[in-house]
Amino acid sequence: MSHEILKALGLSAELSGTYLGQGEWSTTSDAGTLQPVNPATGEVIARVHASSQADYETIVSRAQAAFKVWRTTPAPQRGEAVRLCGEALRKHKDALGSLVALEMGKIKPEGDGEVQEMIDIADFAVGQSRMLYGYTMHSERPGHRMYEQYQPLGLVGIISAFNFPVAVWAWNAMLAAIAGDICIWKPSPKVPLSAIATMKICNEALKDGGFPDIFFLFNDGGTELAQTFVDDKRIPLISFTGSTKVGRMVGERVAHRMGRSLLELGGNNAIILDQSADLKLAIPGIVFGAVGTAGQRCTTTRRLFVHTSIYDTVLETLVKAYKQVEGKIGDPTLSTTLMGPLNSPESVQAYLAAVEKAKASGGTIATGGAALTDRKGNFVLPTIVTGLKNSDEVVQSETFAPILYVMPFDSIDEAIEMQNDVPQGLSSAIFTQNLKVAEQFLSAAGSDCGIANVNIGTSGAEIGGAFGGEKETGGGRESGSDAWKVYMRRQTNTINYSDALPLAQGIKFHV
Ligand code: UN1
Repeated sequence: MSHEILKALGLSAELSGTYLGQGEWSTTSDAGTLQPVNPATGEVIARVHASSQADYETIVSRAQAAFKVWRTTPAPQRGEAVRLCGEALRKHKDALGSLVALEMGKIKPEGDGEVQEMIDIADFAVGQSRMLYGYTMHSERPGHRMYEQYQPLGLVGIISAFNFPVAVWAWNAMLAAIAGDICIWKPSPKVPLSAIATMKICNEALKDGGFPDIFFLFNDGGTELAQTFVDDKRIPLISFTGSTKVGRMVGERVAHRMGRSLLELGGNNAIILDQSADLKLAIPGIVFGAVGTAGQRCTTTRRLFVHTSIYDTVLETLVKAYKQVEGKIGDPTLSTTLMGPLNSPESVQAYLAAVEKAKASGGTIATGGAALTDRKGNFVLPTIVTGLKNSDEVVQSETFAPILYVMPFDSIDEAIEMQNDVPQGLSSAIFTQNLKVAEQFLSAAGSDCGIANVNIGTSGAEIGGAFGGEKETGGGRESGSDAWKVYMRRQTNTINYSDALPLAQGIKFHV
């Protein structure tokens, strides 16, 4: 099975993890090996040769050379390059979606969905390439014109996480490409194959279209190259998706060299159900949010606040739904599966540790709470915990696994306060039919998250909106809306077409 998926994308069982540009993959074989594992079976899928320091230097110098050409290529032509990548991804959607499912462990429809996100952001970026608008403003001086323009920034470093092996790269890379930047990608060492396949698809499309190298890739055998990358002054922007712990380090180091960072870190997302919630919408919204991708999205629903009047009914219905999911845990590449494995044995350990901690803090396991030891792979049961307080440490932290903490509330003020009372601030949602409650949730005194939804869940954001969150989530915004601006440098221009040199603020300075 894994062999067929690799073959469909032209990948072999032993391959280079370094795209050097000019159609060239590195021949380095002494910088370590990455061995991506099928999380459903524990088997090694392929061996990927990691990149050397010399490979990294080649990439950066070729990227710098490419930038000189790309920055003056008209933006709509840059859009044409991205259009070709989007077309190529469309053609390979099925195969690439399967590879993502195989290597990451998310179910096939979600693997395909991730490729769809890449296609969507490519389409978005093509349009955006004709809309890199700056304002014009009226000068206070006669015979002067003022305007601002957005210029290409340079090299953009993209460090992506295992849970979205390809989409996160595309949100950054497609916009950076139309902005006139050159991208260098370091994917998670858990999922190098999805990255290699994506690079092949996009770079072949670019080459066929006669475009220069705008996308590079390296894979780090340890953490040394990643550190060089983060500290590299030649890279004005580092976009990092991953844990708050590592993100804090990246942010501090990039800030130290006065670089720009775009951080997409942890979430601790909640759904609130008030008395009027339509449970036909809310229950599937919660189950998809909490169990989808086996709880490994940064937008996964981790906390649920339910009004006391409907608490028992909601809990009972949810437990029933979870039992149904239990029957559909398995191989993520099969169409009948609803929940795949966790990505790694370490994730299973983190899940078990959180379950133990929840119990020790006085929590009750309403359903789930165990790993599936009757089979190979990193399978766990989707879990609901009751009886904990929002302030309990385990509830306050993000465990990247399908664990949902359900808590009752009496007043909507109290629910909103609890929903905000965590270190993270990514996604949030409320199910209500009460207009006043919905508006309160969306008001300045409502949710403090980067994403706040009404009558839909916390995960599965569309690419058209800006994606990201506040507080320990890192403050970055990528994908839609005006997120393209972070990939460009802003310049204010004042042009004097008069015969005099008046100074601003009316200052007289006669020599
Ligand atoms: C992530 O988990 O890092 O909103 C990103 C969502 C997806 C993106 C998740 N569009 O769930």
